[in-house]
Amino acid sequence: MSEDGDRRDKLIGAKEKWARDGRGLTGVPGRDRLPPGQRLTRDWPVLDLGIQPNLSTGEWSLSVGGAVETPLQWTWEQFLSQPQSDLVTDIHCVTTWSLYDSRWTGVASGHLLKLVRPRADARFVMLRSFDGYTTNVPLDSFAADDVMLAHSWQGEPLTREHGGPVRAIIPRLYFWKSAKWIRAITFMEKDSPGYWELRGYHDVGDPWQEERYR
Ligand SMILES: Nc1nc2c(c(=O)[nH]1)N[C@H]1C(S)=C(S)[C@@H](COP(=O)(O)O)O[C@H]1N2
Ligand SMILES: [Mo]
Repeated sequence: MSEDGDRRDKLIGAKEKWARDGRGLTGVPGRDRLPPGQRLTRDWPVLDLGIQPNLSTGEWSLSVGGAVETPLQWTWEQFLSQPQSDLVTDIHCVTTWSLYDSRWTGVASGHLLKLVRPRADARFVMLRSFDGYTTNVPLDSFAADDVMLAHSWQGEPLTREHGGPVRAIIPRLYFWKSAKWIRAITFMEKDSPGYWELRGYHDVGDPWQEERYR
């Protein structure tokens, strides 16, 4: 390609990124990169209930059921044979740290939804983990195009402490919604609080609205 064309491509690319980031938007609170009340961290902290299940990929499996037309269960091999997505996102923890630019690899929630086909009355999902943790998420939030079941971070397998072999990633909600060591997803007609939601955390948890606590 000519040098001019190359330069033009770069300019267009930069402008596309600005559009994605909403650069220059005014009057939309929190449209900066850092949500209100958050501070940037460079190291990725580990937070959980103190039980870190030690699961080999052979022991891991995922069950998806509840208010769906076609429940399914995936072994590790079946999970890996699904279409894989790659995504760079920021994460925001309710304890006020945010981490930029994590690259996740895994299976998009959109692909899962196409396979299981939630019933018309399904409105929420419950994520369940091997350590007994649970968290509830509105179906709309779970269906967002940046939600995935991730097995890798920055191109490397997720470590046990960060939820490997597989964890949920829901970048637009506080990180407590991103269940580590995920083992089941249950579609529900009615909302029902998970572990932290029962203990005073917000039901939805949008960092841009600072929905930390109930
Ligand atoms: N299974 C499970 N998932 C979990 C938790 C947990 O205790 N168990 N903690 C949540 C909370 S409060 C946060 S902030 C993030 C932390 O993920 P990290 O340890 O990879 O930073 O995981 C979330 N997912
Ligand atoms: Mo958290």
